[in-house]
Parts: sequence; structure tokens; C-alpha cells
Amino acid sequence: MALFNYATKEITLKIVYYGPGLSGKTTNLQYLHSVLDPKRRGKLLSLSTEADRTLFFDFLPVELGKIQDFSIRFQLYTVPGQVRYNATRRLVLKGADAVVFVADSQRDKLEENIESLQNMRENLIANNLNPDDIPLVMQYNKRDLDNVMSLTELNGQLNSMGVPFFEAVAIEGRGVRETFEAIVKLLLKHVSKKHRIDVRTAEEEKVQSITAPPQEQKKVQKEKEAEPPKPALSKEVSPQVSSDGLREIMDALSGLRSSIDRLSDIMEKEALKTDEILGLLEAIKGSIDNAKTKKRWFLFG
Ligand SMILES: Nc1nc2c(ncn2[C@@H]2O[C@H](COP(=O)(O)OP(=O)(O)OP(=O)(O)O)[C@@H](O)[C@H]2O)c(=O)[nH]1
Ligand SMILES: [Mg+2]
Repeated sequence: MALFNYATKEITLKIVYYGPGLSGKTTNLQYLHSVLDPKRRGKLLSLSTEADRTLFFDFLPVELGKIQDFSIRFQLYTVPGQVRYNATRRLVLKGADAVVFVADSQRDKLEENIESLQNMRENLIANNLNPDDIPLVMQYNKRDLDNVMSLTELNGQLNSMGVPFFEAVAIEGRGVRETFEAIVKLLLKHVSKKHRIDVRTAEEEKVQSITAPPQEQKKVQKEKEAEPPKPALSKEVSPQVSSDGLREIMDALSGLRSSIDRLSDIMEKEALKTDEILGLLEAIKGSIDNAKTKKRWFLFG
């Protein structure tokens, strides 16, 4: 759920990339990480196997900057698409504000796409999120391959909701920005309507400025030199935490406990790269410390 810190005027929004195994979710985040202005995005944290299959999640923080006095930041996650990791998918989906469904356009992947979409609905409901209300866009990926379904067919099979859809070739970056911009716009509109905060006026300019190609980004930054964007992972201390804030922190801690339990299970079953495990554990420990000392708002899952 959207995290509001009225004391520091910060809003944190969680966007989850969902879809069947190998559809290209991690590739989307890798491309965004490579093209976004380093001042606006943090480190890409991935926990994957030797064969680059996501085991737990990928995580990328992105800073939008200020809109109407509010600093807006996004937390981008991917779920592991492999069927056996459903518990992890459900956990990662917890508290999502928006979803990008990355479908594999290949004809022989249709069943997997349908199953994953159904699984997404179930997991949203299990997390008390309304699948018919949450901002959602579809990405039809792997358009470069031969045996792909037409857009009409894909929409007929997967998009009865009639949400925005995008063609993509994520390995080349095609359609990745467009998908991200679309979900950000949809999400900001949704937040604006739900919480009666006017984040719409400057929205177009801001959304384009985070995903602008490097040259355009420089121009945007120059114009705003007087007020440089904050780093993606700001260490700012919130002076006040409301009871809602405390509840969020308690939720975060219980979410983290489940994450750690889950991680231990995975570690027992899979041979992982030690440095990746240590990196993830370090990140989890840092988050617990943060939550405990109430120094910043934090939400996992
Ligand atoms: N041809 C083609 N290959 C792609 C495209 N996007 C991703 N791939 C490849 O598909 C494979 C799987 O991509 P990932 O991004 O790891 O897929 P994922 O959805 O994260 O998979 P899981 O983590 O198992 O759920 C990789 O080898 C990618 O390079 C695309 O648009 N076209
Ligand atoms: Mg992945």
C-alpha cells in the first residue's frame, strides 16, 4: 500500500512486475536500471540462480522527485515466475500499489500466461488487494521471436480487463520505458484520486523526466539545478511517526520475518552464490534496523 509520511511529505509506492517464468520481468528491471539517471535510481538487488532464474525477487528503487511538495519514490519488484515459488510471489505482492504483467508472446506460452494471470488474481485477493481496482498494465514481451501471437489474440486471451498494453522486446529495451511510464501515470492518477492529493498537474513532465534518454535528462537536470533531486535511497530521518506509521513498521517486521524464514528454506534447497545471499541478508538487516529505530518508513511486501 502507498506509504505516506506527512511529516516529511514522502510517498513510497510499490510496483510489482508479475508474469510466468522466463517472460522477461528481470530483463525489464535490468534495462531500466541501465538507462535511468543514477541520481534517480538505487542499486538493483537480485537474488538468482546460476541460470539467472529469479529465486526470491529483484528490487530497484526509483526516485521521481517532487510533485506538489511531495517526494515520490517507487519500489520496483519482480516475482519469481517459476510455478513452485508461489509462496514467495504472494509475499512479494503484499502491499503492491500497481502491477505490470509481463506476458511471453510466444504461442506455446499461452497456457503459462493464463495460469500466471489467474495466479496473480488469487495472490492479490490473498493479500486483500482488489484485482479489478489495482492499476495494471500488460506488456506483451518477446515480440522479436517468430511464433508470437497477434496483439488481438493476446488481448482476447489475457486482457478482458481492457487495461493498457504494450509490445516489447525487453532484451533490446523496446517498450520497456513505455510500459514503465504507463504504470507510473496510472498509479499517480489512482493515488491522486484515492487520497485526494493533487499529484497530476506536473505528472507528465516528471514521468518523462525520469525515463528521458541521457541527453534529455541532462537538460531537465540543468533547468532544475537550484533544487537537485534527492538520492534514490535517502537516509532522511522522519521526525515523527504516526500510529499508522507504527503499524506499517510492525507489518514490515512481520513481513521481514516471513522473508527470512522463506530465504532460509530456499538456501537449504538451492545452491546459491554466497555473496548474493550475504547482500540480501545485509539489506534485510539494514531494513530491520531502520524500522526498529523508526528512522524511516519502510515496507517490505
Ligand atoms: N528473444 C527475447 N528474449 C528475451 C526477451 N526478454 C527477455 N528475454 C530472455 O528471456 C530469458 C528470461 O528472461 P528473464 O528476464 O530472466 O525472465 P523472468 O521473467 O525474470 O524469469 P523468472 O525470474 O524465472 O521468473 C533471458 O534469457 C532473457 O535474455 C525478449 O524480448 N526477446
Ligand atoms: Mg526474473
